[in-house]
Amino acid sequence: MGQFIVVSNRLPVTILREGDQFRFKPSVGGLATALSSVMEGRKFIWLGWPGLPREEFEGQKERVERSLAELGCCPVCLSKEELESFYYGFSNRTLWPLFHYFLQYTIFDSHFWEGYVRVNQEYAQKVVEIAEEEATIWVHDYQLLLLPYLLRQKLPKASIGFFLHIPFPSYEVFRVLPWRIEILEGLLGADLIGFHTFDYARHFLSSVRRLLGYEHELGLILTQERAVQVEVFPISIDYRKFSEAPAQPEIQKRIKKIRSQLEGRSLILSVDRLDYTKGIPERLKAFELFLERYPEFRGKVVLLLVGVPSRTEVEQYQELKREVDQLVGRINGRFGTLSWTPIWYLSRGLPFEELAALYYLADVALVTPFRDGMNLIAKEYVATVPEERGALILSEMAGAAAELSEAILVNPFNLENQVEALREAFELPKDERLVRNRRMKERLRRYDIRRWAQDFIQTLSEVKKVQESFVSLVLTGAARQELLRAFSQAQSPICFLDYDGTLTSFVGRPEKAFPDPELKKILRDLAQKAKVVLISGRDQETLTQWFGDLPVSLVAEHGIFIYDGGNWTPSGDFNDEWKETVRPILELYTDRTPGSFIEEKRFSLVWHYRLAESELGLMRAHELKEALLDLAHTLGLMVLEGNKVLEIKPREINKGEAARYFLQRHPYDFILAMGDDWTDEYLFEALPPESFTVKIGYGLTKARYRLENVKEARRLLEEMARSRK
Ligand code: GDG
Repeated sequence: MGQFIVVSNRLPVTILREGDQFRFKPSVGGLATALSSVMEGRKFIWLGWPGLPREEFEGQKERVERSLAELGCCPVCLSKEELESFYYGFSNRTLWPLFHYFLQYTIFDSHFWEGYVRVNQEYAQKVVEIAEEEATIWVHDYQLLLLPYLLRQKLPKASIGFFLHIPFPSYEVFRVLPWRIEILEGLLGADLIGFHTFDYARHFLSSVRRLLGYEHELGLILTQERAVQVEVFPISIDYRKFSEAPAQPEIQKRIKKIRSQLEGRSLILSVDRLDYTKGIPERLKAFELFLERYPEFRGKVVLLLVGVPSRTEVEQYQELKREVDQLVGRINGRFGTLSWTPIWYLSRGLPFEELAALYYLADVALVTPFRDGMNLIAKEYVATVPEERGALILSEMAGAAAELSEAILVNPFNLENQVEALREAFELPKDERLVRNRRMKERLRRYDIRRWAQDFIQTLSEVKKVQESFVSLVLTGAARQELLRAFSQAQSPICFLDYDGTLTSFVGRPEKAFPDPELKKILRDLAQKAKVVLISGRDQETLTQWFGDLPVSLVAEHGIFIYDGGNWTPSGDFNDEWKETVRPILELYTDRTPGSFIEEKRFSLVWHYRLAESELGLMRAHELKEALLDLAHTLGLMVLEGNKVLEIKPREINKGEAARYFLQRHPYDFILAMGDDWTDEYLFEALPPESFTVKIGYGLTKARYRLENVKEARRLLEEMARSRK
């Protein structure tokens, strides 16, 4: 097992300053626990910022590095100025608000961006200094979105994984970012990109498709150079640590103490970093309305609000703190009595023991963020609270809602909804609580933070295998000899040949790509020695006109029509009822895109945008493709992207199926297939494994072999014809 490097913005250490000396205490966050459980026996290094600006270590850098190295950590020392633009700037004032849908707080500042690029480069530099050639590198979170690409440049053989801990926003929000292309390209340097939920992954894939034009299949993106897997890994917690916490004597003591302070009242718990994404003011307003509407709860419940101060130098956070202080004051002033304070407000972090005691005691946990990547508080609460007692009120907008569906789910923007959820939580019968909590606990127990990390690392190593399956050999030397030998000895050989891009180079106007005399001769000679099938996306008329005089079979429109001597016939009995559903959508896009038009073919619909204004046409084509995606899936259709056209047709029509038509009618003992684009991948996939499948040009492929260009393709066919008697 090779070297393993984790890179995150912060190192998992707390720095304690004692005079001029520093002490470094490892902090035991969830990730650190998870990794220690899967890293046994591996060389493991954690790389990140140690938490203080470089200026504070002046003159002591080496000593600091040595102390951190003892903890398995390697520091990236950042100056105050770098932290200003990279961390407080681009990370926290651009990416954080934008990715949490707070466009109104998002600042686009090229100075921040430059700092972000520079610091990502510094992280890359540091990783490159310590990394082995084939290291596994796991990069974390939104501060390091460019790092995978920067690492890939220097470490092409490394396994690079990336995990995003915050939401990935919908394309409509992401597209606003001036540096959106750079960010996507940065991420695509990874082999595996992980998100908490299916929705975040979907948003990312959609942005990649629309902005970079890369398709994906079940989350596997094929870029020009590599295959990148996108997957969902909902982060979890150290379940045992929380579920076993209440048995600890220290925590027992605290439970007892807080219980006596509660004097028999029910406890509603709210814990967050004081951040505008958490919906804290709305939560307080909902509590106020709850007390107003249901006076029977006055004096009977306490809301304990823990608001851990955060990013206090940023104005929106200062504003939020003021608002929360005021609301707490107002509600306590309005409803409090000499013997009852409705809200207990702690504006600081708590030691773990205290937090665990509160989780244990809380009858209700109120977790209502506007947006949250996951939200671990919700999971920690479920793990700690006794199963017959707790009730979790959880925002639909938290990633955790995708798993904790037994919670009382609320829309955090809807006060009414929150008020009624509070009432429901108190009225929930005991056996109902038990069933709900048991299910959630069981899920968290099975999929805890260790499983999460194992899953990610395991998938990362599997992606490497998938990538290998896309690597094809250049057809030279022994492989070429083997092909020629098999061809010359075969009883009954067949060659499936794509036309455009394979036998002829692309020219500006497709109608001008007619076959030249050299090609005709090659095909005529080959057809004397083997069955030759030209298998193309073009229509019947063009193919007949160009190749009707040759003794070859023809397949038009990616497999819809076949000419095998005699007449053109459809290759199957295809349904075309779907056209009624799809046509209105195409019409809508035609109306919105001057110059575009719809062509109706027997089994397909084609949207042409060659005559539309080019930028607009391209943009609409992307949009249309996106709009058709779900529908195409449901109706069993496929959207083919051609030269300024989108063609929609039944999925079962493809070049692979067309090849089967021939293979089922005659036993062939030599099969060659040549093609250059993704429609040919269906052909390569459909053929038996011993076939000679050849991709023309670069790009990922399932073909066994590759030839560089049309010239090489023609040369091979000539050589084949010569080699066979
Ligand atoms: C990102 C994403 C995603 C909080 N207050 C105290 C305290 N905590 C601990 C909790 C919990 C963690 O901090 C907070 O959980 P989050 O889920 O908010 O995590 P973050 O790291 O802030 O945020 C988030 C997460 O990454 C993981 O991927 O869930 O959506 O924003 O573990 O226990 N701990 C102690 N005292 C406190 O007062 N001891």
